[in-house]
Amino acid sequence: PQDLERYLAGRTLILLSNREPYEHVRSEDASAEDGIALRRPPGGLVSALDPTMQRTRGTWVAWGSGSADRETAGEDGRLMVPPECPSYTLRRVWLDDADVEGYYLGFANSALWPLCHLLLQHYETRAEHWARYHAVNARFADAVAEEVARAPGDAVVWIQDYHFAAAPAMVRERLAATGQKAFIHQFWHIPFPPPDILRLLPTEAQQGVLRGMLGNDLLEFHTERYAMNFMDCVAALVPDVQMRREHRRIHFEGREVHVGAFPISIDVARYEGLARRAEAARRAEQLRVRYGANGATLGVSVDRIDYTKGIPERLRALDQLFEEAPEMRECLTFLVVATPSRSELASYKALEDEVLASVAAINARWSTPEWTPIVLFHENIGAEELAAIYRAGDLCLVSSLQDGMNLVAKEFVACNVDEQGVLVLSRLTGAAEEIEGAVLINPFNVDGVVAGLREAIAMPQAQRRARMRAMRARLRRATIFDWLASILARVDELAPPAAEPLPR
Ligand code: GDG
Repeated sequence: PQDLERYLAGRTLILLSNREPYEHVRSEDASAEDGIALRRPPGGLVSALDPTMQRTRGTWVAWGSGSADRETAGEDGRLMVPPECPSYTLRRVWLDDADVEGYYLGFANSALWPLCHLLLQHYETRAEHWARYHAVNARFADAVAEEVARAPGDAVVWIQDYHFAAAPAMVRERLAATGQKAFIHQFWHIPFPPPDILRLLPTEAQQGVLRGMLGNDLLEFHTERYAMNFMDCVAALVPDVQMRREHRRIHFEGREVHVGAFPISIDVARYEGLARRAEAARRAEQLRVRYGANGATLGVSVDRIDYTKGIPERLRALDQLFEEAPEMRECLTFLVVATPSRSELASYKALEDEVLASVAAINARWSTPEWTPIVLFHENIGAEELAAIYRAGDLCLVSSLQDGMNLVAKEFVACNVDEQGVLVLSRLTGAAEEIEGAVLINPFNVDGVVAGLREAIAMPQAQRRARMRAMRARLRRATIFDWLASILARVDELAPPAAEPLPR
């Protein structure tokens, strides 16, 4: 944390993300003041960036999505947060239903999301979606440029994710028009596809995405592979650029755009702390007794219901395992946490129905009076309960068909404080390129997943422990705070602060 403050000493951080760190919602809850409650969306990014913002007093620009967000912000959408200890500015940008439909559900989640995950069957493109995405990105860019104008010291603009591919160039343009300066960078949380895939976007959108992203001074991906894919796309699809691949550098419109790999992580101490609580130990034991009694293996999995996560593929593998290996029946129970997500989109709703039906079918096929093979938690569960589930697991199966990083794999490792669990991890995740000690699988190859599960279940105690210890030791040295520090250090290297340290 000291390091973070040092990097930001002479600067003001202006952060842009789709989700806001504090959301006000109308609530009937007795504890809600004036019928309005404050919600903090869970998630690693907010938990890492909120304390940093609190200490360095920047501005966070985001979509004001809460049902009571307008009442709790000023005319200009600004308010100080956190409410109990106001220390930085949240600037809310308002979207109407057509914006949400075109920008968020449309271009971001029906075009970019499936393409970046190479799942073409889910890709949909509409001219109106791109137009809205562009217009909404422009509105966010206006807000960011206004906040840069108010910022004391040097401004660093940090844009998050695929919701804002067009925004970096727009921010740059607005700043140039008013003679302002800022270092602009972006973290891309999902994979980046190779050129053959990006070509599937209509030309205007394809160019808008690539040229938008080239508006950054620095672009951060989880892995070298995604960074290289981005460079390949630029080389193939944007004329008049020069690049020094070995230096991860693109020369575009008279400037340098740097590209790099910065694998994201989790707040390891927080997860480990949750899992070590006596309450979590009790709950884990209870889960083990209820579902994994008599030495049965307890498997766990945790995902948003999203077609990138390979949930049907995982269920198919379990079904096949029970079919092929009768000795596994009554000896393996799976706790499947599957949280509803983006249910406004037909493909997500259909997937949810498919998951429910397939769990019911597997249970109908294999259950015995004493045993139910799959226990589904079909809701958003609390962080404490999640930590207890991870702690209870003898194995955790991550079967993503494609995943930028996958934090679940790291959370399982952090929470497996008894060091007896095995991680079975899809090779097609960013995490698989970083974690050593997992059993790697390819979720498209169901036979291979079955083999991986059998290997994990049969793994001798000593080997499980040795692998889990090594993964835990390594994870402790690469937390989300290390991730943040490495990015800010890179920003510092590329643009040393000119201003004197700011009084905070
Ligand atoms: C994107 C990229 C990248 C899920 N259900 C519950 C719950 N969760 C939490 C998990 C984990 C998070 O959601 C999911 O993170 P992932 O990394 O697995 O996946 P995405 O949501 O797709 O995230 C991904 C990430 O961005 C960061 O850059 O790793 O590749 O796709 O933290 O624990 N948490 C709680 N209850 C639930 O029911 N409390």
